[in-house]
Amino acid sequence: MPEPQLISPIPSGLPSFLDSERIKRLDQVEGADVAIIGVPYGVPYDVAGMRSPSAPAPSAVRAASRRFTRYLAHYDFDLGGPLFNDRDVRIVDCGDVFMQSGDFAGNASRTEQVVRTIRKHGAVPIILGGDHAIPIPVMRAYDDVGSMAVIQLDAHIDWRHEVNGVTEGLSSPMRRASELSHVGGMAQFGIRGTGSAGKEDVEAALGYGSRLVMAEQIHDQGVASVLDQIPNASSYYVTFDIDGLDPSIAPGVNTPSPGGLTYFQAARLIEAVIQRGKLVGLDIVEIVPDNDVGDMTSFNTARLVLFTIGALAHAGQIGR
Ligand SMILES: [Mn+2]
Repeated sequence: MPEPQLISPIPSGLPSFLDSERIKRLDQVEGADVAIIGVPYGVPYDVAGMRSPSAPAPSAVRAASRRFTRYLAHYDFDLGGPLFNDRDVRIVDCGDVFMQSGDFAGNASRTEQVVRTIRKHGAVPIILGGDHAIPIPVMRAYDDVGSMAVIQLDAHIDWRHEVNGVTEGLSSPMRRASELSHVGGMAQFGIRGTGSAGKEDVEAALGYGSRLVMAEQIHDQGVASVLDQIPNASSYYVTFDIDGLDPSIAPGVNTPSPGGLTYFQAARLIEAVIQRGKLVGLDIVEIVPDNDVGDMTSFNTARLVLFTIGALAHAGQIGR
């Protein structure tokens, strides 16, 4: 029996992330340091949301990333050295998880299998969403890590148990993460404003032991003052809702919230996580290209992914 289709490789003529090697079968990931995978879906809360506004995000980020391809061997002043620290770093692009419209359970199952397979071949998955539902199946694929801490950058805490009867939607990834036995420790940075959380959701997050770090504290006291909120762990998974950034640099979102993180605040938080332990995965979700201004959100997302890969190389976690 042929293997069921798990990925849709990037069609010829369309860009891969950083013009990196295009994967047609997941066994070709073997030996790669980083594997980009798009998950262009969401889980709708109503009929009007059947087409995720973040469905075009992976291809928008790939297109924006092309502006960086000439500079991969250059000095990166944000990292204080050559971008990849003069290491040989192999990045591959797996295209997107194979999606079937309306088959939300099947899409989630394929997402989990793809991430599991990428990890089996030794690469760090970098997942381009999709909405904030997609880390739910992604994080299930880490049940062999022992224990990992989940670090969220977001305006919202995403601790709803359900919305309209949907328990695995974009308002619930942190509650679902808390239920995984392999998740030990959680911190949520950039929280502000109003959103899906009620008082009972905040109490559930605090009761679990999640550390909620307000964006305002990061602005007032600096990133350095909040780094002790990163729980101790040997492995870290980072889930980054792009609305955690300020809408002045990330307007392409569903719910712009004033008072968000700057580029450097987000980058230094991710770098600090990498300095504390092994980064086993990163997702960036909730980009809405239709709401973007001059592709700024996709461009800044591509930059943050590139910064993360550079920080991994500088920390010696990837490359040779
Ligand atoms: Mn979110």
